[in-house]
Amino acid sequence: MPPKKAVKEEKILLGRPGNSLKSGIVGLANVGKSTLFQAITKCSLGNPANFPFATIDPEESRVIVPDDRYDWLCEKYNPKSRVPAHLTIYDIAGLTRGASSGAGLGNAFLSHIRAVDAIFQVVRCFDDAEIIHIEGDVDPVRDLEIISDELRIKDIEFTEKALENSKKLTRRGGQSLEMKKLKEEEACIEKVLKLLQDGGDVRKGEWTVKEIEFINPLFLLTAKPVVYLINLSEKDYIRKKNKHLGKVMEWIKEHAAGDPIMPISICLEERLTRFETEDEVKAELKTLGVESALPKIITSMRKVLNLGSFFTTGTDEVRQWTIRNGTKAPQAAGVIHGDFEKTFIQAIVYNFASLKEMGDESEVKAKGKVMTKGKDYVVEDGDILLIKAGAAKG
Ligand SMILES: Nc1nc2c(ncn2[C@@H]2O[C@H](COP(=O)(O)OP(=O)(O)OP(=O)(O)O)[C@@H](O)[C@H]2O)c(=O)[nH]1
Ligand SMILES: [Mg+2]
Repeated sequence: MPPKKAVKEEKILLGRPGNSLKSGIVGLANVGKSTLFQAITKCSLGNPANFPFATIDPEESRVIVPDDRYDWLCEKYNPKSRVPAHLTIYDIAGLTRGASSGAGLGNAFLSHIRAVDAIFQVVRCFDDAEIIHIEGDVDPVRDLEIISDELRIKDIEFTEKALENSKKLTRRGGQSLEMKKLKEEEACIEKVLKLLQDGGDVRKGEWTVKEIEFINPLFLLTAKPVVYLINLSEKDYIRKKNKHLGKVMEWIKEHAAGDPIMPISICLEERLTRFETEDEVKAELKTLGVESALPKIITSMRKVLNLGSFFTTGTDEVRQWTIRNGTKAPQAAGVIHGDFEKTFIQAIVYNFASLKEMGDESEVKAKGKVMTKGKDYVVEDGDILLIKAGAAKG
């Protein structure tokens, strides 16, 4: 007997759906979050004059996503208008021990974290007696524990509330389809609660597609992807050594295996923004023998958010668009213009890799690499798209 064909389950991700996602900078008070935010906003990724609305308000900013493919396309087409992809970043107020029960800025702070889709967690590993540490001394593992506890305690509270509400609904019992679904949901909420009570983070759990559908509307804090930013002194960043580093890596490996860990010297990044020109910045980095960590932290955030890009090209405009990996052509078209999703007819597609290899669109065409795709086409990272859509119905 031939093997049964595996039914391919459509993958869905933890978190909010959509292509316009936000990340927030989270950490204990006074660890360098706002300094990082300002450094990102001021550096060449942050606030170039031809990119409107880069700084949305003092706490929210759009930052350019560095991408060699975009640079290559701009060079090739020399377009009148260039629009890179961006990532929206929030500077969030500092967290304190006990925030989950209202200490410090307490719940206001936690609601800001709830509003973002992913977390840059700044961990202070630099020693500087002048910069007060809210817990008295520099101990990054303790700080990691505090943040992890606070977020988890808040999630437990939410999940308990959700369970209580669910129990009110399932109490009347019965065999209806609706009741069956409610009971499945309740079992899932119980499973989430158990994981949290055992000290786990929701993003590290093993969930079925159905469970993820139940979990997403809970907007849990520990379900959000995290990129750990290890804030070192400039000296330690340059020599790639720090006395806390071993323990920090160990903690993250044990509690958040697989999450990206990026060393950074926020102090250095801030200092670099004070140079007048990009060339001076490059010269300084060359002298120090290091690279800025900012481009890497942005690209790694895109990765944990499962974001990819497609391009639209031409001499009028080269533009890089952001989509979730796995997005189909009509939804990708909808990112360009809301109406295109409904009126989508087809997409003319070839990949950047082909264009780069063959050098020219006509060559790509001659080699048969330009494809016409319909509404089931899953857009691949690096696709160059031309969308054909009908007229919008009034
Ligand atoms: N030595 C040193 N000082 C730093 C570094 N990063 C930030 N600071 C200093 O630490 C102080 C606090 O920095 P902020 O960026 O405001 O810290 P924050 O995390 O935003 O603090 P809250 O918003 O209060 O939670 C400032 O005086 C910064 O200059 C660093 O990498 N090294
Ligand atoms: Mg701050």
